[in-house]
Amino acid sequence: MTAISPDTYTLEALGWAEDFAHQVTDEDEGDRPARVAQVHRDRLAVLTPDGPREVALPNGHPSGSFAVGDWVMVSASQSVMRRRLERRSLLQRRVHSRAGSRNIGEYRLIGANIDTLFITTSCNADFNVARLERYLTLAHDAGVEPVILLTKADMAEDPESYAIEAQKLGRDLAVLVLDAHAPDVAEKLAQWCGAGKTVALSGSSGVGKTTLTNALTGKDEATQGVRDDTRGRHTTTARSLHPLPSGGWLIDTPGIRGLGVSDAATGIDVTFAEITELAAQCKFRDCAHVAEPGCAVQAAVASGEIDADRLDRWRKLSAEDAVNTASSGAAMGKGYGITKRGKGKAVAKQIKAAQKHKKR
Ligand SMILES: Nc1nc2c(ncn2[C@@H]2O[C@H](COP(=O)(O)OP(=O)(O)O)[C@@H](O)[C@H]2O)c(=O)[nH]1
Ligand SMILES: [Mg+2]
Ligand SMILES: [Zn+2]
Repeated sequence: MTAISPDTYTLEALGWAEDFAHQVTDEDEGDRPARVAQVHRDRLAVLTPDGPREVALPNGHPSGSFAVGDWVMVSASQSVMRRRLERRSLLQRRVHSRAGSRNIGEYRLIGANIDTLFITTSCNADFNVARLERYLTLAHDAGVEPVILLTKADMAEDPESYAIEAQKLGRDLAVLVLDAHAPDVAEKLAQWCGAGKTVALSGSSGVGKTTLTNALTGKDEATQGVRDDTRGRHTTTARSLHPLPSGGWLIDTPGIRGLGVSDAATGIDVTFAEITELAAQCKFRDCAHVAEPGCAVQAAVASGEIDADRLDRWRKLSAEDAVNTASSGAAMGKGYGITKRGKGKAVAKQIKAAQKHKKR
């Protein structure tokens, strides 16, 4: 899946919306919006209403600071990138710290301006609520709406039991039970894949991501994780923006599989909204919800309102997040590479969403 669509699309069809249009000012005079379809070391492949173009990256704009799905302003000739517009959402993954690595605290950008993350697992032993909560945290932290897809329903004895477990992970969480090979898959996912909408798929190997991708694109990609080796360099990523017959866009995300959380407090707060809300009623502001007096969360566990296992998983994920955040360059203020400091808007949006939740 490396080819860039040769077709032309209107800005709206490419996903252009008010929140991007508002960012264009008089200073952009003559410049035009374009959506990033691929990120190369020294240039971007973009989609414009005139068709696909390649734009050069001026000095001071490392390609690693761009993601597939980004909106950029390009020169009138559509040959040079001028500036990147603020993102609606950003999926990113922290680079694993290696001994002596300069990459500590650096984030690899997976995709920008994604509206929906399809979190895929199967109605079998792959199903794991703790792992789903990690993906939900990633999505919520990025400002992306998660939807859980439970594949291989056709092979399970009681697929609905998986749906019931998954549904407990979020009040407004959409959960779908699917046979990824069924002819109505694209139809079932259509509400998230409409004109100008951008989606991505995550999940472990073997859960059906490629099968679902084929169902959505109407194409047949048998291979797993196609590598763009045609240029003979490793800096080129195959990640790309793919048009869907439904009018939406799919960003392939080979990067999201097993994942650790870091600097994801907002994502954890939203994922575990019922705990976050109750925590506000604890007697102590820094309550750890273990054995403190006046702990509203422990009270809810005692009354059966909150599952003790769920609280346990919240605790483990929060602890992991705290450790990883503390060890990140971002937390140490070293500012290596790309840190999450620039993601303010997505966070603000999530906090607002969490607060809205609270008021209900
Ligand atoms: N019966 C059944 N098989 C499925 C389903 N989804 C995926 N598969 C099969 O599971 C295997 C792995 O699927 P694939 O799409 O390659 O998973 P990926 O590794 O997540 O991309 C393939 O043999 C698929 O045909 C499903 O819903 N039902
Ligand atoms: Mg695959
Ligand atoms: Zn408490």
